[in-house]
Amino acid sequence: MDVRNFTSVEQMEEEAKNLKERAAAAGAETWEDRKKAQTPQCKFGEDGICCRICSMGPCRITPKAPRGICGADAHAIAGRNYLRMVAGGTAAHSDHGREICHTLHATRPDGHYQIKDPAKLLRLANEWGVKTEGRDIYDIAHEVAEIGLMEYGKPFGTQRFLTRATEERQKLWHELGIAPRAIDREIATAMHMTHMGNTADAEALVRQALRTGMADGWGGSMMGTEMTDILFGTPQPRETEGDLGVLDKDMVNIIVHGHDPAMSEMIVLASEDKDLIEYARSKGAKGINVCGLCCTANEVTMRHGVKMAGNFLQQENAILTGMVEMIAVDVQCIFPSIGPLSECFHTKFITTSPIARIPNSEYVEFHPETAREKGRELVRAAIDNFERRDPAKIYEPKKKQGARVGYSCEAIIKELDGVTNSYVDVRGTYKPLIDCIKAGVLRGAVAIVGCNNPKVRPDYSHIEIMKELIKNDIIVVTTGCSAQAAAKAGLMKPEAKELCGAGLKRVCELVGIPPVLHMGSCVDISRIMLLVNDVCKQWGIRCDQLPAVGCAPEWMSEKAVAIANYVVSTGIDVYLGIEPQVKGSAQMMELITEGTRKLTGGGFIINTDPHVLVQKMIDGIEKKRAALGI
Ligand code: BF8
Ligand code: SF4
Repeated sequence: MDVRNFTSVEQMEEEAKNLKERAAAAGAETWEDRKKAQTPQCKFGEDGICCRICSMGPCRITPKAPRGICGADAHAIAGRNYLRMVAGGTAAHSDHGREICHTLHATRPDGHYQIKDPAKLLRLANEWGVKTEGRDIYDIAHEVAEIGLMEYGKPFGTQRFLTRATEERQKLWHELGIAPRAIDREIATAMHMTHMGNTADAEALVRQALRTGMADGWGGSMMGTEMTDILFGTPQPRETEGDLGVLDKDMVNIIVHGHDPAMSEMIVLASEDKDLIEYARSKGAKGINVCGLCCTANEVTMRHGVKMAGNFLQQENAILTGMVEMIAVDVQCIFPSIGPLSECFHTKFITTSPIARIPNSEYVEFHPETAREKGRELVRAAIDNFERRDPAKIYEPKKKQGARVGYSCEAIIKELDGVTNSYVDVRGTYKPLIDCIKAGVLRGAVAIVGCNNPKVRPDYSHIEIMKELIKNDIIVVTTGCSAQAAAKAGLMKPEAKELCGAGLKRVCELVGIPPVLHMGSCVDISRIMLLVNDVCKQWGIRCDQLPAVGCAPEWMSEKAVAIANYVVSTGIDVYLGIEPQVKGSAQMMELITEGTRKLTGGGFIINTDPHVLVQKMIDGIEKKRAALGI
């Protein structure tokens, strides 16, 4: 294996250092500067034992003051803070899912948004008992969207998507009282429970964290994924590239950033309009180059092969190249620093959603009725900005890697079908994959997901852990900023099979896949939940028996805490490389690591050393194999 074909973290750091120098020269600050200014960080906050839920506080727990003014102890305070993080994360994912339902509801045969995957729409309509025969596809779409929207506020019953899980999970969730009711209800319950003078029992808070998280993964996030596939197409494998080297000095560079693809899809479409390409040429550019950041990158790369400029902690670096004409954002994970930073360069910073209003940006609100024109207007404005570039401020990053992306569940099954032509009975199933795991050719699977966090070296944990897993014949699926870390390193190109153990290498060759499969954005972790449940149904085992685990080695957001809660509820262990902010309560630490495992079969394993963490994962997978007798 020739390591020169891959990008090391050291090489990424070298490039980041060069860009950092450009920031200093331009008089701009970056997250590294602000991190220094924030150090040391507040210990009470870090341990989760500062309470400012009411104005008698803030109350901080110390050995001398073991209770807040109202009498809440460390366990109550850490537990309430933790549940509020889950509520915040669930709200973000689920509101994104709701917006997508509204976009589906606004589709018209001649409108700006249309149905790209009618087959998936019909499957969902049938699942939900919507009449389809003899009906116009758009009528069906509107009814499906309305039913989806009702899942947010219906007064009775639990989430519809729960019936997709194994019988065993459905029964367990109902018995434990963690089957989520209406999505908004679970978020409101979490906020109500944590209001001053309500729940002070950590165990009850953790149980509601599971239920609220479930409203995300088996509610709002799944809604986001399903409706996005119907609207913009279910991802299929395609080739693309990742890292800042995808920015092209000779082109008009536009970055789309955020999560909800309704805006970025319109920009991608506009960038393909012939008259706008001609317009770019008339301004001296070779063309229009749309690249993505964060989960918006994942959405548009999975469906159009749009190149990925990078992940969370690379958002400032993109602008520091001096080559970005426009950064257009929708919602979530957008640094407010993009405002002042853009002003140090020629970059236009465009905000588009009332959910993410940011100073020093130009605000262009997106609506389904005018989205196509707005997309064109923005691309035109970016082209006009091309000649305002300052050549003295340009820095061209050289590094980029090829990547194969687009592994929805449907795509994975199609790939498996491709190698099982003679075994007609297993077509359309995961059985070939299950057989590989049973035989030990693959030892198991790990979903590596989540963010970057300045508490650790950016991307180092993601990449080290992935490399170690594939070396040990453990297949990796990935989403979110982790997927972009993999792309930058070169782990999502088919040649990465050279880094694998003999078993996984053989599978990659046979099926024609890379060892790290890009399954999408963070809401698409719902795809992984469906994959796990379908595998368990076809295998005939419980979810917590499967030799598969989840890992968020560099997580930072509330959304990640919500995800971790629904993954654990689904019976899957979650390995965390960043400590949750509950350390000030021994009871909370016990509840999230061991307590939930007694309920759902899944819990957190926490270790800040990625090498130790990956070894624990491998041991955990081997333990599950042994318990299954395989
Ligand atoms: O939702 S992985 S930094 S971009 S929160 Fe954000 Fe984290 Fe990236 Fe996507 Ni997910
Ligand atoms: Fe302090 Fe209790 Fe108010 Fe929290 S709720 S700030 S612990 S008095």
